[in-house]
Amino acid sequence: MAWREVNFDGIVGPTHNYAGLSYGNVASASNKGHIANPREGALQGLEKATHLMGLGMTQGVLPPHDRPSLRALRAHGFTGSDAAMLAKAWEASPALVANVTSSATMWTANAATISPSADTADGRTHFTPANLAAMYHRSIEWPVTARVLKTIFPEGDRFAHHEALEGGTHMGDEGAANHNRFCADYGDAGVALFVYGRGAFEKADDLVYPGRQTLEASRAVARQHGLKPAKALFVRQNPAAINAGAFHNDVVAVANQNVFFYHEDAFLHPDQLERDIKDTMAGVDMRFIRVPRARVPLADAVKTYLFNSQLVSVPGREGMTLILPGEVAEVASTKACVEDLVESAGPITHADYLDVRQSMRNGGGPACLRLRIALSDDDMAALGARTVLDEGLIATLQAWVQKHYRDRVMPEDLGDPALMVEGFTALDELTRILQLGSIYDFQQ
Ligand code: SUG
Repeated sequence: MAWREVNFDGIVGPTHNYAGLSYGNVASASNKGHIANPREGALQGLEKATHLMGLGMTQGVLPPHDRPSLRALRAHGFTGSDAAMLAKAWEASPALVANVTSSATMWTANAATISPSADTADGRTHFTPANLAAMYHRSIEWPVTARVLKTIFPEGDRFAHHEALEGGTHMGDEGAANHNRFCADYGDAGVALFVYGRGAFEKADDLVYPGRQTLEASRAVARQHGLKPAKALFVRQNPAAINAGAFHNDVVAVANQNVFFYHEDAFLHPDQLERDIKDTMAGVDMRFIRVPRARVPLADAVKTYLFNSQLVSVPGREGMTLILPGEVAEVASTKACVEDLVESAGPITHADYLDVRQSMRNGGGPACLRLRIALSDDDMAALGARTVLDEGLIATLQAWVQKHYRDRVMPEDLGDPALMVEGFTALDELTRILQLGSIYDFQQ
């Protein structure tokens, strides 16, 4: 049976904006207050998805969430009509409205952790939506994420869904952004590498910025997915990387099949980590591409998102392909690094640069924008909804964006009831396009 990696990209939402909400995320902080262009952002994202589809990859999309979150506004004690709640909330706290109106759901690498059926005790693909407890604006995502995932991957013989972890920041879980999987072929049993920022019950004095993921959260996910203990590795992210702005491990490392591409400063003890991966992947020719800080300073890696590229196996192509943000080509060290990679006789043979600038300015590169999942032909046949792209669906989505999205949103626009109405109208139509049913609170 054929297996493939499917990338589900988050569609940039109609309220995409730069509110500077993420402490420890350098791009989010430095672009605070700038004018965002949601239409351009959504089209850039669809362009990336189209590019991957054009390469022969199977490509899906995940919908934006309903923003402002009426559920969150009600939880803050606001009552009345949607417009009345928004008006009262805006008067009480524009910062609160910015948080409940964030379009951060576009970064679907944070939506969930997924373990494919080849790795799990019951032979089903397991999903745990990430609680994203570290940042309030993201902590409100998981209920809708869970609904979306259950609609696309129906619970049953093939797919198993878990609740997001309880326990607040002690059990902080950021999903696939801190999770890598190594394998030979996608359908073969693999090894999961969980990367955490801190222990749940320890004071991490070495961290300036939040260590969003805890070891205990990673272990809980591995346990409830039924991963074999010998096939799950747990490693702490280098505090220096977090303090330099790598708030998720996917800012400094990316894996695909037997290849691990990462920065020397991503982990405290890379030699030991490579040995551990090799031992657990016995029989597979693991290839490590460790980029020394002397070649690419950590600051350049964080600024350009070199490692937040997608490392993909393009069907029929010898060697792997990096899908990189355009920013990588604008900095000498990262540009030269990619040129050398492609010219060397190593496992990466192609590099494609794409423009995802609207997302990058909030700290989200190509890899942040996608949730990947290894699926068999039978899994594909069991999918619900219509979220796997084809030419027709791409054209429909592009027209939908053109019809509904603004080309200019600033944080001071977020209290505008017209923006809310426009967004809900767009999402209502989107649920019909993607055949998702009533997944949003405003539709219940
Ligand atoms: O959680 N930015 C996101 C970026 C997430 C990137 N994802 C991965 N690395 N996988 C975050 O920090 C910024 C929102 C704002 O400032 O308006 C934001 O949420």
